[in-house]
Amino acid sequence: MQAFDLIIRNANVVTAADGFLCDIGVRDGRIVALGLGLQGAAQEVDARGRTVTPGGIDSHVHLDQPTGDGSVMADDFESGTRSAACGGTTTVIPFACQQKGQSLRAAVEDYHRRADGRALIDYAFHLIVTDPTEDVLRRELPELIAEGYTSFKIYMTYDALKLNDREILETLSVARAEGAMVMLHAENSDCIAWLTERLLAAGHSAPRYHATSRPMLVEREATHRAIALAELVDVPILIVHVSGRQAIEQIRWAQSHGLKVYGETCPQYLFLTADSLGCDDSFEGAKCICSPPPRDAGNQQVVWNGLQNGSFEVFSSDHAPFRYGGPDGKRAHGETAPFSEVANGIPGVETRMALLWSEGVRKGRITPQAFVALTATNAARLYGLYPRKGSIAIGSDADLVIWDEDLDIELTNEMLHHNVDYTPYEGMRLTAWPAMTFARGERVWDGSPLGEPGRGEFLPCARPEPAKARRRESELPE
Ligand code: DUC
Ligand code: ZN
Ligand code: ZN
Repeated sequence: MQAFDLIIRNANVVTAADGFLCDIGVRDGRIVALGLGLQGAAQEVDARGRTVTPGGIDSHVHLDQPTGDGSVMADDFESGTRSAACGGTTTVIPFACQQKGQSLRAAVEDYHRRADGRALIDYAFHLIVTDPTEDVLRRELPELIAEGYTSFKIYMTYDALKLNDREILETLSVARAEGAMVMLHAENSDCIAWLTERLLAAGHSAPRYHATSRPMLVEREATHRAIALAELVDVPILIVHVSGRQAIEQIRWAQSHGLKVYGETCPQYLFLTADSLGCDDSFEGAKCICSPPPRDAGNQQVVWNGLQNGSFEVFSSDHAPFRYGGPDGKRAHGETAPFSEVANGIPGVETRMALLWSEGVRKGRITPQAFVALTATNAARLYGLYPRKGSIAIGSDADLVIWDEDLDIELTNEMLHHNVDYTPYEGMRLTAWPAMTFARGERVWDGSPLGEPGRGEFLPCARPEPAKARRRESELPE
């Protein structure tokens, strides 16, 4: 018998901490040796001259998630995970979303049925808590956390999903008691509703007014409130899809006061602006409707600064795939539908890694180590998948990307493998793309998609790494 199933030879390995030249020995899907001159493998790949990073963990994606508004997500677990693998991502964490009135357990079981036998890469689930009844808070949530669903999202906006402040406090308290990680969608719902009503009454219903209806102020206020609520309960939180300066300032303030407040941002806040939603009243801008909306060039720069200075822990895609053509995507309510009825979300699971490598690492804005931390390692730590996922280390899963950096290509939707008929990043130049992606040692991308649906496994998550000493119950914040 050979010592290894696979040796990736002469790799310029990059982890969140280091860079070194070595061979990577893989057996039974795991990394079992790192060293020079490894011998004896059924298969060898020469990576000489190429960077090898951990496979990406996209810890914020929406796949086959029921929407309840007549729109249908274009990607299920098969197309979404294939697309992820082709772009260098080897683990995704989508959301099992509780409908109001539904038990959390039923939401999880339904979501497993959607995933079973379909995924090409490994996946875990976040929960979305929309109905924190006594039974959910006292029984279901603690049980599910113990079973490996250790993170959940809370919305402060969207009528079908949002919790009020009292409900947020109760739900955060469960996270504190059980050691779960809470993700917060921070936008002020009443401000958005008030602005939307006024815009529509004035006849401003085109996609571009989506951005006007959700200004930075509504994100700043909700981010501030989320931080205050978490401080009161004394629990770490992660603010998701942070779009610009004013929200980042809130997070920096919290971090500088010793609060465990983490931040996540996404490609749309680096590469799109409010102008991407259109400068006239055409419906085309619906392609870039997402929430929070992209801001302006000044805010893009502040988001880059946040990636550079450690304000952000996670760079995810928030892949929320809706087709532009066809009856059930962006046009589910017609081509003249007001912005408030257009499905929120844009695709990005396949382009996340290459965009950040091209624009971040290749252009000298972030180090390769920061790239690895932001796209893989930090998410693995925050969501209880480390060290199995998110690193290149002995014992870790052999989830690996060999990068091709001899490239200067224009990104087009034809290159991609999602089931969406556009990419918001059409025409951007890319100077890097994965030459090969390995998931647990199996090649899932080498210029063509490989691997069978069902090879991806569900990953129960551990509780996140302990963040800090907790306050005593009797102490309140100053
Ligand atoms: N905003 C969300 O909160 N989720 C999915 C997509 C979006 O735009
Ligand atoms: Zn959200
Ligand atoms: Zn989302």
